[in-house]
Amino acid sequence: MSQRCGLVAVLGAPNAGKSTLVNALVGQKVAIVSPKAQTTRARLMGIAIDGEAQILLVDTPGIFAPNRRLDRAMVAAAWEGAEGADRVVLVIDAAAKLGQRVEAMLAEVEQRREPKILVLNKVDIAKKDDLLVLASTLAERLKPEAVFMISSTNGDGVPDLKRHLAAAMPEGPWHFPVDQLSDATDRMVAAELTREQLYLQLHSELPYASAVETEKWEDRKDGSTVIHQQILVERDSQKAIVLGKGGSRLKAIGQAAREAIGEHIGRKVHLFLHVKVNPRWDEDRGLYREIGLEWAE
Ligand SMILES: Nc1nc2c(ncn2[C@@H]2O[C@H](COP(=O)(O)OP(=O)(O)OP(=O)(O)O)[C@@H](O)[C@H]2O)c(=O)[nH]1
Ligand SMILES: [Mg+2]
Repeated sequence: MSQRCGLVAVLGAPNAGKSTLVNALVGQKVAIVSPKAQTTRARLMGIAIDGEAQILLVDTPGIFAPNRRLDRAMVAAAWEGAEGADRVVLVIDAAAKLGQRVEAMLAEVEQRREPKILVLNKVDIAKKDDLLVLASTLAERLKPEAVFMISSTNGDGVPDLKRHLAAAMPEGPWHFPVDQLSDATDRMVAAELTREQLYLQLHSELPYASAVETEKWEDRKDGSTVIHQQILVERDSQKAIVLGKGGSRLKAIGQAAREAIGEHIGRKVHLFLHVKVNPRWDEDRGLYREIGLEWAE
C-alpha cells in the first residue's frame, strides 16, 4: 500500500474540545487544554498516524469576533490554518447550547469549499435526545461528508473518526518522521506548559491577561536543562495573584510546570519563573513571533 499524507484543519468555538481532540487523535498530549475558553493561542500541528496515513492536524484557537490585537492575530491564524486543507473538522460542544460564538463560526465555515466533517464532541455529558436534533440541524446547514459523535476525553468514537480521516488523505509521502508528534519546538511547548498551569491554578480573569515568554534555555552537559521563563501580566494586582502568599502560588505553578516540561523533553529541568508587569505585552511583536502568531494590524 502506498503512503498517504494530508492536512486537516480543526475548527470550532472556544472550549469545544479541539485541542483535546487533537491530543486524542495523536495519541499523546501535544496541545494544552483547560476548562477556560481561549486556551489555545499558538497555531500548532499535531501529527497522527493511522496505518499508511499521516494526518497533519492543525489545532486552532477558538474563533470569535476579534477585538484585541491578540484576538485578531489568533483569528487570522485560525483561518490561515484552515486554508487549503484536505478536510475541515468542525468540533461542536454537544453539551452546550448553540450560542452566538458558534453561530459566527458556522456562518464562516458554511462559505468554505473544503469537504467538512462534523464532530459532535462531549457526548459523554450531552443529553441523548438533544444530540440527534443537533446533528440533523447542523448537518442540514453544513452538508458535511460525515458526522461523528465522540468523546475526546474517554475516546469513544475517536478511532472511527481517525480511520475516516486516514482514508480521506491524498496519496503522497509523509511530511514528518514517524516518531514526530507535533511541529512545535521544545521551547514553545515548555512555555505553553507553564501557561497551562496559569490557566489551571488561577482564577478566571487572569489567564487571558497573561503570557509566557522564554528568556533563556541551556542544555547542560550533565543532561539537565536550565530554563528561565517570564510570566507577563498587565497589572501589579495580577502579579500579586500569580505570586500568591509569600510566593506560594508561583512556587506551585513552577513545580507542576517543571514536572510537565521534564516529562516532555525527557531531561531533568531546572525551571526559573519571573513575573513581569507590562500593561502592553500584547503589543510586543517579538512575543507574537514566539507563540507562532503573525502580527495583525
Ligand atoms: N466531558 C468532556 N469534556 C471534554 C471533552 N473534550 C474536551 N473536554 C473538556 O473541555 C474543556 C476545553 O477543552 P479544550 O480542548 O481546551 O478546548 P478547545 O476547543 O481547544 O478550547 P480553546 O483552545 O480555548 O478554543 C477542557 O476542560 C476539556 O477537558 C469531552 O469529550 N468530554
Ligand atoms: Mg485549544
